[in-house]
Amino acid sequence: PDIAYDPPPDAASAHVRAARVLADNWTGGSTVPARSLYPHQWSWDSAFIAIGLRHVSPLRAQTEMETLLGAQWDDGRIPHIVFNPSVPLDAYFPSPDFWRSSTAGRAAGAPRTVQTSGIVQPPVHALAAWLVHRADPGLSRARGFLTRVYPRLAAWHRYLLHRRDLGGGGLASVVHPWEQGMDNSPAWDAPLARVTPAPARTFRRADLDHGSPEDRPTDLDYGRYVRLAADYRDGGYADGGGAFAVEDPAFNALLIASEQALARIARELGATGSARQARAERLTAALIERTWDPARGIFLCRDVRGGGLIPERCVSGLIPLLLPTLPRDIADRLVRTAHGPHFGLGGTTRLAPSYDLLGEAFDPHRYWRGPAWFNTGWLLERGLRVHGEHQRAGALRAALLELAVASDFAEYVDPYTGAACGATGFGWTAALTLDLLH
Ligand code: 9WN
Repeated sequence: PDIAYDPPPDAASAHVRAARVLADNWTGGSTVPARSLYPHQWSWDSAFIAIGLRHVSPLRAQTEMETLLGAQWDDGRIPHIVFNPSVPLDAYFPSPDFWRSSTAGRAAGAPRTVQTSGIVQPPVHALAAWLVHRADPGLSRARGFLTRVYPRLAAWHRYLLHRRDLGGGGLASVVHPWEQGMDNSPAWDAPLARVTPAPARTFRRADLDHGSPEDRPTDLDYGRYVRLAADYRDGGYADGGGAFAVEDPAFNALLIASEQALARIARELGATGSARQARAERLTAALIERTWDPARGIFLCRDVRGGGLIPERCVSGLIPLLLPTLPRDIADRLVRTAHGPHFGLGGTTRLAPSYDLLGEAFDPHRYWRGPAWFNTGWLLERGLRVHGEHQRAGALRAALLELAVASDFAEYVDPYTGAACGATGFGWTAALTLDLLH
């Protein structure tokens, strides 16, 4: 029980306002992250959104996951964007004519009828599917929800564990910064420096029509994102040969949490789930062996191409706290790191910054180079609770709720002041607010 948490007096109005954001962003089969900046369906956004949506409408939450999984490729990948055909091409870059999924992705089994990107995002989906089921098991069973999503989620994990084990140590690699979801994290600076940027005149950044340039990645970053994505596309989206390959602790911790959720789903469907449980344990051991830095007390990213750990403290390195099976000493160290000078929780910051407060690249407003995000806050809150840190979890939960509402459900906030940055009415901020309220 969360004994330290007192619901704020206006919990009911927070619920109503968050639910309204999700209603406004609903398109009929899925939810957009933000109406103007992100007008399509995004993979990990949808998983977080479903986790909140289940408190408002378990049916819509199930539909959200089903729409996303309906765009899965035959090789098992779940694309990071499922495009809405009624949105104009120039509303978001890169658009379907850049990815050309149904032609360039044919060998990898891209769907013919729906247009998608060709890269992936963090595997939060099985965790989301399990939580959505639990919100209304009767409806879920009546609709055969888990029976239908289980084989797709299993194929997704198979893709990540086999085609994406580029480092050969059992972990999944990301092949593009957009895949890990923290686009311009300082962890990517070194591996990205090896990538020749595409010339700026070859593309047009639609994001700058809506977002302030100081809050967004730079043009140089974009040149490199475009080069990497175009090379991947031109290779038919085959895995193995790209210039960028990184093992990220958050991506892999979410894979492990989702593998544990798949074990529960398997049990619910009458299997034992024990092979999945064993795999989750092996993955946890690999995560520790390959990315834990005992001196810094945080997990680091591993640059598979350049060989070695990237010595930057990012919030992704705290996310493995989410895992109940993490050894006690490592969990304790992570809690101390989160509440120490580099992340400032319970002290200088309101929410954990996306990057080291003392790091050279720290910038409190630029996207994933300092601002605090609500999905990582939600994951840390869960991690604190799982490891018995109820007081600290309660404090973090209160701050998340207060700042989400005060910022009008901002995409991200200044970690010191809580001032809103990026889009407002942002899907996962509203959804995870709803989840924290329940
Ligand atoms: C590129 C949708 C997505 C999030 C990512 C976030 C941002 C896209 C962009 O928006 O990325 O995928 O255009 O910047 O970094 O985590 O899923 O909300």
